[in-house]
Amino acid sequence: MTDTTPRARRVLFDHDGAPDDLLALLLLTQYDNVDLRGIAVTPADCLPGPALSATRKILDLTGEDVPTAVGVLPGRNPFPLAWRIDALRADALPVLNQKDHTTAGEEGPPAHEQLAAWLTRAPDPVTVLATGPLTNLAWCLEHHPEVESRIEEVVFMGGALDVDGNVRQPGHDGTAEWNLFWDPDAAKRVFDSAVPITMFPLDVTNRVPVTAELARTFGRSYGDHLSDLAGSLLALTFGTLETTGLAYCLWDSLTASYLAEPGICAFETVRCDVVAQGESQGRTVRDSRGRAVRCARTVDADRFYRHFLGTLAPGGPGLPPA
Ligand code: AGV
Ligand code: CA
Repeated sequence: MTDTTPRARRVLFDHDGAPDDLLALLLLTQYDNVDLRGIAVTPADCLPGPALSATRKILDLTGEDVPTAVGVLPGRNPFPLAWRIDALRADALPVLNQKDHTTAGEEGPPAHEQLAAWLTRAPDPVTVLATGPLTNLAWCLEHHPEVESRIEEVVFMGGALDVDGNVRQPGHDGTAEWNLFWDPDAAKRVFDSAVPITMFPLDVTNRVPVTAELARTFGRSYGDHLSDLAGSLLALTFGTLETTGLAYCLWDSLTASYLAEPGICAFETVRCDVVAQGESQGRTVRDSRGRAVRCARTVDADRFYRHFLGTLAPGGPGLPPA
């Protein structure tokens, strides 16, 4: 066995509602060692209403009882609306609408305040998993510095260390990854804190694209709710290469898989910093005076695809990935 046995974790999950974030959520609901304590939806790569709604429906479908909160803090560099509307499509999938979901009377505090409250009240240190911008977490660290000691590890998808970024916007040089570009100051604030950071940059996530074969494999377990949802979310990502020139990857799912199967990636501690201003804003740069970050450097892609299928398609890891 090459598996490192995953340790039990209490997890606060901050995602931003893209199909990949929802797949990461689906994975988390299946992990026995993960105790999901709260979910914040950041209004970045999504429309927050439908993304929150889809999140609650997924929790309902998987039988999870987890409190949710929706974010209101804005980012400096908005995501393309063409991407954000995927949340509407996800929320409308038949598998998530087998019954009526009433949302009346469920509004609580905004996600940044709720995250601070969850962290403050946590009896033991928690893992914060972020698959969108770090805006809510940065706010918590700035306004409630005592939460720093409640966080055992921040695990986040973002950055691009030795590869190109994925931002293609006027006035930007293309070196940043989108989650950090949306709110560069937030990323900088988290990097300037003392919390241990484990980062999944494009260097590794580029290695796990959504392939047609992967999506089609879910057809073999058609009729199972979990698998239908996973296959449908994968289908929503089709056309990305054709419209943007870059593949849609399982960025967030790979990051989430770390909590259950930490041996899928290999890590290196790198000193680095975040560029907060100018044409490289949101870029992660190596910097000998920067803070130490545990960076995923290589990924066993076959093992990740097996993990993904084994978790979300009944019939398990025996299914071939292609
Ligand atoms: O940069 C990757 C992050 C991940 O958290 N997101 C998508 C994942 O949820 C932004 C993003 C980059 N390219 C995209 C993105 C694309 N083509 N469509 C939607 N979102
Ligand atoms: Ca995301």
